[in-house]
Amino acid sequence: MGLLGGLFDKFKQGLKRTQTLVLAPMGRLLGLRRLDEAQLEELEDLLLQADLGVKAVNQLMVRLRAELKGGSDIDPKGILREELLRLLRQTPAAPFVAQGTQVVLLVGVNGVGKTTTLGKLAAHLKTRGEEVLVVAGDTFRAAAIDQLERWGERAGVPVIRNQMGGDPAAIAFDGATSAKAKGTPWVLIDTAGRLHTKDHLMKELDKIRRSLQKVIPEAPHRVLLVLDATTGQNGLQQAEAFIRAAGATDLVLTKLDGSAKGGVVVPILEHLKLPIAFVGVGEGLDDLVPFDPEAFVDGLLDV
Ligand SMILES: Nc1nc2c(ncn2[C@@H]2O[C@H](COP(=O)(O)OP(=O)(O)O)[C@@H](O)[C@H]2O)c(=O)[nH]1
Ligand SMILES: [Mg+2]
Repeated sequence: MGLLGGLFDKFKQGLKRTQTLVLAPMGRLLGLRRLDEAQLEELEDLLLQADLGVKAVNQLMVRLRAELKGGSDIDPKGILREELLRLLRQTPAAPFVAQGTQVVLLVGVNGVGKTTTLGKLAAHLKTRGEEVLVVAGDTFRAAAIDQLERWGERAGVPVIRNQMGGDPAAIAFDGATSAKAKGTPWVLIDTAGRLHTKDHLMKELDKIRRSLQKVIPEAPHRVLLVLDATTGQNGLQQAEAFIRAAGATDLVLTKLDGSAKGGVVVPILEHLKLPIAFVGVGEGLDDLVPFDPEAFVDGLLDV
């Protein structure tokens, strides 16, 4: 199976809940060649339920109505596909290419899937034949360090850690120093999602950043803000704050498989204006896929 075929299947699997709960009922409407006002409204409701966001849905409805005015048959599914692709292609992610030592920091609130994403990303890079060093920067709970070590074992990559309660900036410094000395192309740093206060959390991220820069001035090269798809559009405000404070460069959207609101990708891109680098579609080692607008839209509309 080619990579694109594999991606399509992964997205389709990840979007199953969105499909059965929201898109399947839409299939009948999307197959029509002419839609009356009641059918247009029904379609609009379903699109909003998929969490595509008011703005995108309005744009789509305007276009559908304009085409219907033409009087000839239309192709609602084709139009939806085109409009979604146009929106999703506006913020393409830069590929993850090894170049010297690249430091990647994962940030986000508790429970969104940072550690899991880090484990899957380590496996992804390792499968490409690139060495990875994982840094246990969430030193808040012993369980968090253990969880990361298990992911390291599964992915076949080393994990460096200090003791629970240790200084995340110090272990990040050690990780960057070791990777630079050995020429390891990837350093992936896990971070805590919750400290006493948001200020405290942001200060801690700042401190990690400064100690990385003592070793590698350009680090961190990527800061992945991890977001939980099941939170839907509710998490957008919090995400904006994180982007500003942590200097996020990319988004990762996890638990797409657990959400019936897979369409949330659209308002997320629209509001946060950062590329989605990866999407999580399950808890397995290979359940992290590079975001690909075409595979995503085809996976979504293949009902
Ligand atoms: N179904 C599903 N579960 C996920 C995904 N990513 C993470 N999880 C689960 O979400 C929970 C929290 O993940 P964790 O990585 O510990 O979050 P963290 O607190 O941000 O580090 C765990 O039970 C993970 O297995 C995903 O893409 N799909
Ligand atoms: Mg964690």
